[in-house]
Amino acid sequence: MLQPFSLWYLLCTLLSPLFALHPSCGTLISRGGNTTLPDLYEASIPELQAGLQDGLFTSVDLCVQAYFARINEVNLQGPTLRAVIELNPSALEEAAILDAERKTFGARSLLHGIPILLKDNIATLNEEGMNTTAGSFALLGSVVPRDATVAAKLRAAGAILLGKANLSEWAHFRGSVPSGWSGRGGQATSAYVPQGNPGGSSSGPGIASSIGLCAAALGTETDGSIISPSQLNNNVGIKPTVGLTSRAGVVPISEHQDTIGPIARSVTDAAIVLSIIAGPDSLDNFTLAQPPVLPDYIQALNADSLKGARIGVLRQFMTSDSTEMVATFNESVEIIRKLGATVVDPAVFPDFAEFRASENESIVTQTDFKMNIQTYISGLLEVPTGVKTLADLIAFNNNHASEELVPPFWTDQSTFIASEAREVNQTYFDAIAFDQELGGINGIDGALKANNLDALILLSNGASGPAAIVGYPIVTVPLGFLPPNTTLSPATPTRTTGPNQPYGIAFMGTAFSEAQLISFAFAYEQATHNRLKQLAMPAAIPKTQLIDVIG
Ligand SMILES: *[C@@H]1O[C@H](CO)[C@@H](O)[C@H](O)[C@H]1NC(C)=O
Ligand SMILES: *[C@@H]1O[C@H](CO)[C@@H](O)[C@H](O)[C@H]1NC(C)=O
Ligand SMILES: *[C@@H]1O[C@H](CO)[C@@H](O)[C@H](O)[C@H]1NC(C)=O
Ligand SMILES: *[C@@H]1O[C@H](CO)[C@@H](O)[C@H](O)[C@H]1NC(C)=O
Ligand SMILES: *[C@@H]1O[C@H](CO)[C@@H](O)[C@H](O)[C@H]1NC(C)=O
Ligand SMILES: *[C@@H]1O[C@H](CO)[C@@H](O)[C@H](O)[C@H]1NC(C)=O
Ligand SMILES: *[C@@H]1O[C@H](CO)[C@@H](O)[C@H](O)[C@H]1NC(C)=O
Ligand SMILES: CC(=O)N[C@H]1CO[C@H](CO)[C@@H](O)[C@@H]1O
Repeated sequence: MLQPFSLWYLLCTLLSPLFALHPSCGTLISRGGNTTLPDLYEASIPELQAGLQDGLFTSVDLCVQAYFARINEVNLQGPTLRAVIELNPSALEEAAILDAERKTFGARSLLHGIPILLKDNIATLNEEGMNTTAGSFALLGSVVPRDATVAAKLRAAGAILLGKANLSEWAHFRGSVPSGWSGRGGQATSAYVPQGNPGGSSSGPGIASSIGLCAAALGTETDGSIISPSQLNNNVGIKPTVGLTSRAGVVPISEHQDTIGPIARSVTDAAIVLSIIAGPDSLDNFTLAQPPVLPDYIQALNADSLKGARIGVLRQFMTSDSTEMVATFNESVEIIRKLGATVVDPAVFPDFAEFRASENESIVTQTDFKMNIQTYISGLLEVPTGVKTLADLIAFNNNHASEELVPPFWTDQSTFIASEAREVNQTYFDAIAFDQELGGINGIDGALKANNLDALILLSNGASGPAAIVGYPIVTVPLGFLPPNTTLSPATPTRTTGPNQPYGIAFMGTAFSEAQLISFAFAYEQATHNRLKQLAMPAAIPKTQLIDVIG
């Protein structure tokens, strides 16, 4: 337990604005005198923070030596997972400064000196040495005006921005291209299935978190891009309500649907990261509509939270899932019942057929993309390739086909072309309004209200669509793994299924219900601990540990 009046105790209770008067602060970081070094495959943020605080290792050890070595083992060598595009060339220097600051002043937050990986569409200060390209050569060498707000918040909390993670190029908005491929990063693959689909578009953050190439990572979601790679790589992912986390400085798809969130190994770690990156930002006016006081996501980590909760099962979105997955999900419904929840099974969308038939989402996202990407590029200080508009990006790809339109699998840019044909007109404004209703009162809010529910649950692979169109939050937690006798599907170039492929359970709710979803997800996680029931492929588990690098 935490020693009363220790330096950290004082920091926790008196100094740190985030953790002031926080009862969980002590238990979160206590190692109880344990001097065993944490295993980096699974190490939690509180465990790493406690080890740093106790002087068992430094951020220099952790970050530059250990995580960089682990990335090098599996990124372009061994299983060639291609999870990371760039490493931060300033990380060593930054880690040393943060180590020295800790010695003199103590830690700034639970993220002080903790290495976090960012999806390559999240901007970082140019002088630090990393590019921000959404995986595309079209933005290589572009100079961003400042850190993305979420990156700046991590930096201010003392986190080390470890590098840029691979992704589905342009956050999977260029066309029909396999998840996890970008021109700059190549084809990323899962650590659980050989040549396995890593999900996307936050593929690199998903892979990297799953095997401990970083403490946690940031991804972005427009429709599925946090939830899909989180569940396919055995992680916890939080897709926040649109407007909870600032999109300023993030290569956009759609201002109506984009959101930034954590991908981590535990609900606790994800909640810690969310608590740092959430908040209003004058550079993104959607964030000005968030509640004036945000809930405490760390206080929400309550293993008893399902007691008395009302949870609905959204079976309408699980009709094409395999019997094995549904059977495992059904067992979890029973667990949730045993944890004290009242389960309403099924909960339904009032007008599911209308939801299914709607094509309003592509009208909104494609029209937004055409405008929003032009605004993003116009804010850059320099763009060596000279691109300014979506039309320029299409031409760039055509003119650099050997790098960007790569046969046989990665040639398509049909979503770019469809977006270019979009116009801002009444059809677009109607589509925005329809989507608010289809996902809200005729969708998630309708299902919640009909039975006075607190949240909905379903297999994670069906969760993103309904929440996407209305901008609502989702938390995904590891649920299970495909059975060992699952047929390995053909590699074209990635395999859609294979033995031991992870999948998740999603907790979904209304706008700004993150704290409640986190509390339910935490209770479920603590009761099941599904993540470690199956490890990644032996060849994809990096061998470097802290013991190998401590100088
Ligand atoms: C000490 O920490 C290690 C690594 O975090 C953990 O595996 C082990 O269970 C802990 N031991 C005790 C007695 O808490
Ligand atoms: C960023 O891109 C430039 C080319 O424009 C390259 O020289 C540099 O090495 C890249 N940075 C990193 C960290 O890879
Ligand atoms: C944000 O500001 C833009 C103009 O700068 C405006 O068109 C838009 O309606 C605003 N959005 C919100 C959600 O306030
Ligand atoms: C899962 O539970 C639902 C609702 O009880 C039931 O209809 C369905 O048959 C079950 N499926 C499996 C595979 O157990
Ligand atoms: C958009 O949604 C509305 C309301 O459900 C529906 O009437 C309309 O057909 C949809 N538009 C498209 C293009 O799918
Ligand atoms: C609006 O523009 C779209 C293309 O984005 C077009 O398909 C549609 O017909 C237009 N609607 C109106 C009312 O002009
Ligand atoms: C896998 O094994 C289970 C029982 O262990 C069996 O029910 C199932 O049919 C098998 N599936 C395949 C694809 O062989
Ligand atoms: C950090 C790292 O390994 N980056 C590599 C990502 O993939 C590209 C393409 O293979 C390499 O050029 C980078 O060095």
